[in-house]
Amino acid sequence: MERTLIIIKPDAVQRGLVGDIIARFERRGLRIAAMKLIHIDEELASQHYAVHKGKPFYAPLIRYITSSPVVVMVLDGSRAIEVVRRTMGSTNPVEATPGTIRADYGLEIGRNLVHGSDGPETAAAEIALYFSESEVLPYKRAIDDWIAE
Ligand code: IDP
Ligand code: MG
Repeated sequence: MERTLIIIKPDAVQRGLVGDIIARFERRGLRIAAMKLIHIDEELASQHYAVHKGKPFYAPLIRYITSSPVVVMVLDGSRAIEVVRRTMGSTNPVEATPGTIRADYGLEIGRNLVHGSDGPETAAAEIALYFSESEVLPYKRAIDDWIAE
């Protein structure tokens, strides 16, 4: 069982795509362990995207992610990190496989709708950035045995 952090970015919230994006993760069988609507400030954005500091797209990226509220969620399930990344599609929507979120709704890399953690260490660090331990809820669903062996 893996956990991952998802951000439904400002463009997706403004375009009314929150429900559709959550539905795509839900119907794969991933479990929602935590979720909230927040407005990311500069401080939090710089922590989240620290790895990209100094790159040419850093300033516009910080402006983008702080421009309007986002939905942050923790999803879990078997191989959740890779499942989420593949459901989102490639970073650049132009290169994303049709059927993925970024391909179905996006045109440009700077408006690519969703974030998903890229590995177990980043997932743990990103979850801790947005949620306290008590906000990540360990409940069982009646359908769990029909989703995972
Ligand atoms: P990821 O979101 O698929 O993990 P990263 O390379 O970690 O992609 O980049 C983080 C975010 O920064 C991207 O999702 C995108 O919003 C933005 N970004 C990355 N590369 C570019 C670029 O070349 N131009 C504009 N924005 C970019
Ligand atoms: Mg990344």
